[in-house]
Amino acid sequence: MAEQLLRHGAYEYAKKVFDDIRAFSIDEPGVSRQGYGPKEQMVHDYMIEQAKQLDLEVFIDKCGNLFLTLPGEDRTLPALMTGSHGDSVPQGGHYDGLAGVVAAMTTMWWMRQVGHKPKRDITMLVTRMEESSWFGKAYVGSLAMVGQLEPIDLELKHRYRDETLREAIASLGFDPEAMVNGEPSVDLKKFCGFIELHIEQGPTLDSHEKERVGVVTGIRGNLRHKECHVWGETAHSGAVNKEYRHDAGMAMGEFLMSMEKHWEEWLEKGEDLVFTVGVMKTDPSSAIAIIPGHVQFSIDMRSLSMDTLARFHKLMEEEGARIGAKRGVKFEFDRTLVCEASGVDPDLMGHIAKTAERCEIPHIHMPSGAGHDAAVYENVGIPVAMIFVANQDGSHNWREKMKLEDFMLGTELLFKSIESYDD
Ligand code: HGY
Ligand code: MN
Ligand code: MN
Repeated sequence: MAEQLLRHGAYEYAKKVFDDIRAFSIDEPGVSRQGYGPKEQMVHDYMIEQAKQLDLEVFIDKCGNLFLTLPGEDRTLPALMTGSHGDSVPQGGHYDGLAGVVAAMTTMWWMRQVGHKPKRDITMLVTRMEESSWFGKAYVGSLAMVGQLEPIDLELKHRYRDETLREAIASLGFDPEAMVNGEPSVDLKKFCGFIELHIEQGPTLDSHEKERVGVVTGIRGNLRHKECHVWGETAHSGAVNKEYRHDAGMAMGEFLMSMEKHWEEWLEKGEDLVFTVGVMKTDPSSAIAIIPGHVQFSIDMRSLSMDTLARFHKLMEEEGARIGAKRGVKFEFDRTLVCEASGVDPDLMGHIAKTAERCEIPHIHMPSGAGHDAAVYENVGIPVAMIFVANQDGSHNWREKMKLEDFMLGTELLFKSIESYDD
């Protein structure tokens, strides 16, 4: 089948998959596919259906991660993996994670269309609960797969429901205890590499006319806190003068201003760092005429350097203590949730860059600000590489968009990189 016809076929195939999955994911104004929830399960069921039509082997590990394999000539060789996560943030964008899943499925479709018989198994991986937005922990399925999910993680509570991560996992029929016994769900030596296609989720690629594809050079790690508190004193907003107040709201404001000032100074010194307080709320009983005695908030700090994060985290705790003493309030930080930064495999990254040159796909090299499952695999010794595709209006919000033409450039690069892996 002529190249052009194939590309068109792949475009139509991918478009249908995106549209079919959007149809059952709608949660106006965006989409919601909670990890270990019914909609994420529907993505997995949909991909199993597609796999059967493409005569791929289906395997589901003890954590619910989905492995779909196109057998290679020599099945003793470690498999090359590609894929991403099927879950989304609440009322978020459709393409974060799903773009990598659809690109992997389209690559499998493409290989079947051209009758490509790979030297080694090519395995597509659909991971579980990559997003931290629902229970506070990111990469849950991938960490469990490599034996790094911890028992305490099962106690994490849903963002608004009275449900633990343990209960969510069990609700889909998987055994939570088996996921935290330290045992990987698969023999990790059976994989020679993992290539993840993902939307960039930032503005860089979309600001480029020509280069709409990114070859990723590293993945930021992060330190997160799900539920921190400022404990002050609730009081009458008229009867209590400033000198007597222990105002949790004002303390929170000073904390934010001082952390932002430190952040700017660290950036000027050349540190790679981002700092976000995404959740910040006073109590339901708060009101116009009440001095807030309590603020609950989250923390998300990221960097390509875990040392930078450790030092900035220490500074954050010191600022909390300083402002607390000054205002007679108490800053309380809950358990630190850690996602390690990672590099990418230089050979696999080089192979992708060379394939892009060979196929005349304009691209730039760039780091990933967002975290990805790929970081988990790189850190346990599975060589990883990532392909970014341009997208519009950022991500982790319902306005997230992606042009299918950009997606297809990245998918063609993925397909050609996999097709030529053993050349
Ligand atoms: O938070 C992240 O960077 C990823 O989208 N889970
Ligand atoms: Mn993602
Ligand atoms: Mn995400």
